[in-house]
Amino acid sequence: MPQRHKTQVCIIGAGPSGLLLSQLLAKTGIHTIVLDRKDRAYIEGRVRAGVLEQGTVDALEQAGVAERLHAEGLTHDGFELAFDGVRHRIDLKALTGSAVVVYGQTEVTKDLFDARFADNQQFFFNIDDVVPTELKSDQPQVHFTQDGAQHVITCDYIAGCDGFRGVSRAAIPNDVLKTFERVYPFGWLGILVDQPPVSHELIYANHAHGFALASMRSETRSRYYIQCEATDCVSDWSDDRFWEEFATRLGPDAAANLQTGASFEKSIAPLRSFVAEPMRYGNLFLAGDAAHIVPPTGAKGLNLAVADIRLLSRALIEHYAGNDHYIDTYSETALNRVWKVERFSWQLSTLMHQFPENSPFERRMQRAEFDYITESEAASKAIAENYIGLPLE
Ligand code: FAS
Ligand code: PHB
Repeated sequence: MPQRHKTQVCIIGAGPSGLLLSQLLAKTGIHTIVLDRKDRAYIEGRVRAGVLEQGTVDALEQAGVAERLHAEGLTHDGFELAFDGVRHRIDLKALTGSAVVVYGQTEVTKDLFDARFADNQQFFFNIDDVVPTELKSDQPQVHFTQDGAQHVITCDYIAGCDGFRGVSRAAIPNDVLKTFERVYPFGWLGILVDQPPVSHELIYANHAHGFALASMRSETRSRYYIQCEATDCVSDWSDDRFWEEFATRLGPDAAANLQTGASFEKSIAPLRSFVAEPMRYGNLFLAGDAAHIVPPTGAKGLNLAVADIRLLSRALIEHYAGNDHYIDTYSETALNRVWKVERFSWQLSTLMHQFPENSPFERRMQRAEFDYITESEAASKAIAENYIGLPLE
């Protein structure tokens, strides 16, 4: 016989989406159970996003987990685009009146876990065979096993926060689910190194050899990326090879300040644009990477997940207060913003990377767009208002 549990909202996934949702719902007394196939240490150990929109900062403040973010996060009023070593600063503050905060997803996840454990959140980690069922009933269930024992959770709603390779999206029938995808013909090789960043702001560089991004985690820890072949392995890239390529792609002006050293994290991420519609089926809601993926060029993945959770937490809180407007419109409202953020991430990826299929004409189009952005305040403002984050709705 399975062990039986009951809750108001069963959250599948303890990444940023699931953790933030459980924190925001808990603050209004809504009970949740959070499931993850991994454990806290593994989840916290994943190195991912680094740039937070103001909307994300606002959500973390509302959740009561922004103290360390305000103490350690780095506010950035701008960033640079570079083309074959020519640099142009996008002045976020002057163009939009806003800024972004550099604070790693790893730290956001740690802050959320600390808050959830302090609140005695019920977690089930290291689980298998997760199956959401009865999605159209008013008592959906989530079945799973843990250490060989069977469990079943009965709830009012299921939040599918289980990322791109989770099970929630797959629970939506094929004749209902529509997906849209573009897989890019390259990946990003990323490293972490305990050296001061090459510049005090981020630099996105397009070079004939490929894309490079100079980012950071603090004033003493840098996060750097270069475009690599989709088929590359980390073992193909020694630190020496990485540093040579990275300096070349940044250009001599920016690279003059580069301090190299031994990387202590090195990984390759594939790049894709992906959207699943709808983001609700019965009493199952999708949020974050379970519903969409963006190439990291626009620094949107984590921020888009947080935007979903701001909409979904409001919808559930209002529902329990007797107002079903937001729960009924969640999928449409979320997708309206998702597609606009997909567009920006696709546009910046198309501008900043070397595509094997590009002819000399396309490469001249890339340079012409870069020149237009540097000469037109309107073009720079369009980039800036997307980068700081579009309005929630
Ligand atoms: P997550 O994938 O973070 O979390 C999903 C959770 O669900 C995981 O903990 C997983 O263990 C769990 N899960 C999966 N299947 C399950 C199952 N069957 N049962 C139970 N639990 C299950 N975004 C940026 O903005 N900038 C970046 O530079 C950037 N770099 C990235 C690099 C990589 C390699 C990846 C994969 C993503 C990157 N992203 C980046 C995007 C990333 O930050 C995501 O947007 C963010 O993690 C989304 O959070 P979640 O929706 O919570 O999904
Ligand atoms: C990062 O710091 O990891 C980062 C920053 C900006 C991006 C992507 C990744 O666009």
